[in-house]
Amino acid sequence: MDNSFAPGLSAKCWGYNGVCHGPTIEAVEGDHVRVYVTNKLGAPTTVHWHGIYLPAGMDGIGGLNQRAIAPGETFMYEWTFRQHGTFMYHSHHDEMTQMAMGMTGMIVVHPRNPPKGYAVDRDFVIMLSEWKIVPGTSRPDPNEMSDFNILTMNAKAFPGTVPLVCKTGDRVRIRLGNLSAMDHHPIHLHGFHFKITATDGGRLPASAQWPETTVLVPTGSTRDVEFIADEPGDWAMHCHMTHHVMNQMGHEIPNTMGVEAGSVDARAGHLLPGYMTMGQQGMGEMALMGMKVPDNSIPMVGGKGPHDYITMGGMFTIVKVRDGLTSYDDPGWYDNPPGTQADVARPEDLARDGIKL
Ligand SMILES: [Cu+2]
Repeated sequence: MDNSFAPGLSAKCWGYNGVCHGPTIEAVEGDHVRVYVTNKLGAPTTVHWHGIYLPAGMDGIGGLNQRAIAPGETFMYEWTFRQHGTFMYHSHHDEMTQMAMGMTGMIVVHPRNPPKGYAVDRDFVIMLSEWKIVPGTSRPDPNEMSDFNILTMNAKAFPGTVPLVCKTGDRVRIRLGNLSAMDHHPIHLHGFHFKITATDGGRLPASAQWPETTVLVPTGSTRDVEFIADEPGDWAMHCHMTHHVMNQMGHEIPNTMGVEAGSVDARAGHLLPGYMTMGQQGMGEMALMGMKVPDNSIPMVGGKGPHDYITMGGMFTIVKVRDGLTSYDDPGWYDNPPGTQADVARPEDLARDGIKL
């Protein structure tokens, strides 16, 4: 199916139930479930239920636990959830291809008898993934091993990601899963400290939940983090690997940092009218100048913010915390109250603090 990664970029991906990634499966501990899987691919497939206790014959490794589901066949998986927590599912046949095409999803199992402190006001689920989509093309390249150029949260790259909207004072849980082919993602939250409360191995006892502002989500793992959204504002949440907050076109370009391009540009201009060396001051300028990109591809960095251009893309979203919300629809940009906005230093400020420029 077509998956829109961000305005201007969509690609033909694979998934489940017509969406990429597949829908989140939500259940309660003790539920007995049956999952029917109809294979509409042109190739065999299976589904593995990552982290779930189940009989070995339901574990979904093609060849080991079952024969692969042939194109057109429908298989049935069945088990009883004997645990609660955050888990995942994904193809376990030709994983390199099928997972790179998007055949992954999240599983949330709620406790039958919630322990003290389990209840939250906002419970978010985010799958982290990485893709190689050559600019101007519309098929992910599953053979890529290291140079991923689209980094996603729930198969969206900023500015296509969805903000996490909270009321001031809400208790918030964010369930992160990572099924990237090759990379771990240290997910960093601005404005708050969270506690790491669970992995796909289960909930951590209170004494083992430690405070952090960045949680490393290794590939093949889930991490739950929890915090109280007690400070209104627009707060960034993003992977802290700087190449993971860039979109296409941000990699593999020549290094022109610090180049004095004037004479080069003048000479090249005789052959290529309008030629201009770019990147001497970094990537942000290219976005600002509206560098042309091929059809069906997105600039290497983000999008328009309330104050300026946001020079981040990829694995980036915004936690929007507001007083007095009546719905969790996107409330727009935060208006920083007077006296709390970074801005140009005034002469009287410089004089007061003895700053000489
Ligand atoms: Cu990352």
